[in-house]
Amino acid sequence: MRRIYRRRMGKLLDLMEGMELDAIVGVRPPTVQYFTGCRTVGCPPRTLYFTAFNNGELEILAPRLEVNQAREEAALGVIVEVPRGVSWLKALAERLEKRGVSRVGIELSGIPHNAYKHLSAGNEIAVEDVSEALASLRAVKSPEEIRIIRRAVRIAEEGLEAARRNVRPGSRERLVARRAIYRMMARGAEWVSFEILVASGPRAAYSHGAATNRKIGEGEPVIVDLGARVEGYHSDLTRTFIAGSNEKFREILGILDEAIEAALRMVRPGVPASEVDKAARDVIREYGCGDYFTHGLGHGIGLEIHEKPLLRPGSKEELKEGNVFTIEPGIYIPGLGGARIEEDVAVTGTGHLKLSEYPRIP
Ligand SMILES: [Mn+2]
Repeated sequence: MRRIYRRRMGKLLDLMEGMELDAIVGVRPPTVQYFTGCRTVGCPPRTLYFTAFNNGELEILAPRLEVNQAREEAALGVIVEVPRGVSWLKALAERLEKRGVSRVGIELSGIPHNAYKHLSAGNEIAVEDVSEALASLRAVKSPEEIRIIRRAVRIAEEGLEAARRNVRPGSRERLVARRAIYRMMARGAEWVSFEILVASGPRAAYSHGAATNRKIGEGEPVIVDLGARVEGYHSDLTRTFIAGSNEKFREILGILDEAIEAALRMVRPGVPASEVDKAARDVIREYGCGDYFTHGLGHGIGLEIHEKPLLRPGSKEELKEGNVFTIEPGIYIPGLGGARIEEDVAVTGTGHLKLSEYPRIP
């Protein structure tokens, strides 16, 4: 275990060297977990945060409330208790000053706007934003991380299967959600990755339709979008079930299946993320449904449910070996319904590894 965190500390040291920084401060819970092993699920950013120094030392700053858990979970570093009544910002400023830091990289995406300016006031500390750089480090997964995500995917597939068995005319969206959640928890999920979406009939035209008490009608499409969390890592899968039969929506599912195949053929290191999006989008456009595909093709998954890389038109990112992301084309026809299929894939040295195996058209 410690070896993993040593390796990640090495990445921080490289970053400090490249950006000529004396220290790096990480404050968002997924960042803190990634670099220290401390889990602050459900806590606001900065409840517990770390400072890594360019001599290889790492400090975890924790309020008294979190100190014991931090001692148990921290894979490296020393824990510094922030006294009651002292703000995180004041504590940080004091530590940085004490350590003689003059240039610090801070994960500014996790702190209130402009708060960092108080750091430099009076003690001459130059602040650089390392939010993007830290997110990019997390976007490249190790084989161990990919194995964990794969377990989360397997459990999500169990959830889809439980959902499928409960999709029938007359059953309610919330029943489908409840059965899926129960199955995922029973099969080892720590928790669900996000509020399960179950959107039936005309509601299937909503790309984020949370489960309601609506009764599913004969022949209606039902979008089920769910994920399971394992060791902090997320999965994210979607299938569209049909309650009975519906030729039009079967055809739509065929288009989405083809779009996913086209996207998968593009996946390998060095390919622009926007090109993968385009490959799927072109297929949907050829069938005349381009206006009905209203979101990006996919997003990275890991310790966060939405992370780098983003696969969408205009994305500047390039795929790297170790990226793990969703491919989730959808077609939504207002008033009529919609369909989406979502797969999870990892980028390998030469192509891709599909993590999900559940039938695309169930
Ligand atoms: Mn997704």
